[in-house]
Amino acid sequence: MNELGRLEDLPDDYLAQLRALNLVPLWPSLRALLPPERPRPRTQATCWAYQALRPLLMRAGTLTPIERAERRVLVLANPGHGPDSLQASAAMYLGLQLLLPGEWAPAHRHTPNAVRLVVEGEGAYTTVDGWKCPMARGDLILTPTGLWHEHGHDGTQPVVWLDVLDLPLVHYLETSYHVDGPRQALRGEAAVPGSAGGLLPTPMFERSGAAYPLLRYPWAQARAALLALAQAQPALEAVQLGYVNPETGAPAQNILGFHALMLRPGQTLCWPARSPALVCHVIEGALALQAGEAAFTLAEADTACTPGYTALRLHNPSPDAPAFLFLADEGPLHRKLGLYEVRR
Ligand code: GTQ
Repeated sequence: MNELGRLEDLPDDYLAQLRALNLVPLWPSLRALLPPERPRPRTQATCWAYQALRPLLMRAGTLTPIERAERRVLVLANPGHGPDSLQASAAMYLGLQLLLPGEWAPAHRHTPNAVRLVVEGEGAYTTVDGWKCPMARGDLILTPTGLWHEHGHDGTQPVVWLDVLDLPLVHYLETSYHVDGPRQALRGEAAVPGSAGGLLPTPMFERSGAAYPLLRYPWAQARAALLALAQAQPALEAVQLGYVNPETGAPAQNILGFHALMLRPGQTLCWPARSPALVCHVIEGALALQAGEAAFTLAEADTACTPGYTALRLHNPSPDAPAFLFLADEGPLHRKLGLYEVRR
């Protein structure tokens, strides 16, 4: 590979003339734009321990009333994107949101897609497109692009959930905005998936055709389905279920993908390097995670992010208890763009 000319090799007057005409020479930047053999992700393997950040999130509850925050969130900022980054990876944003008893986070809708994965507490709910979605530990609730959503809390303890948004991508595309709205009229309680095992609730005559027919995926059902799958298929390597649109089988949202993974007691999974970045959140149990050179041990409610193009090793250190993980990745986005890649 030739060594390419540097910016410093060019005369100042030439550079000044280029600048005046809004021109830039490619060759000094060519290798950074198109690095050899594989991308150089800015995203760093990073782990956020819930027990360390929880007191700071609770303190936000006394420092900033909900009216002054609208959404009281601590963003899980990947240091590879700079110390004040508002992103976990190129396309993924992660935040831990606190809602205290009696608080109300008013209705809005926005272009980025969001999901919530409930981390702690009971009694809170999100209303999405008029459908009330009660929140319990491990539940996944979608707030897809353009749908009104607001959060309320009728319980007695703080409630915390993990927000996963495609905000960095939508912002990069210069398509990010929000609209405030009045309190939504309730249409009822959101439907829950009727059944696993190839059986799904179907409308009597036609599919609804709704882009998002299911907004709430209760953890109790996902957990039971993982245990049943593990028992039915002892030789199955990855006991993993995808959160999908039940009418189409396609990923539940357009840009980010969501999965529930069970690691059997003592199990180790070795995954080849794949192009999308990945987020792991421990719903139950523990996880020893290795991403390239980086290694972390995650306890319950901890969250980690790993860059794309990085081989991963996921190990359940418990000899007798399964570990249950929530995974988010950029898979649907990469597949739609024709960028998805696995390196074996
Ligand atoms: O709950 O609607 O973490 O609009 C960031 C932006 C949460 C929300 C976030 C949001 C929300």
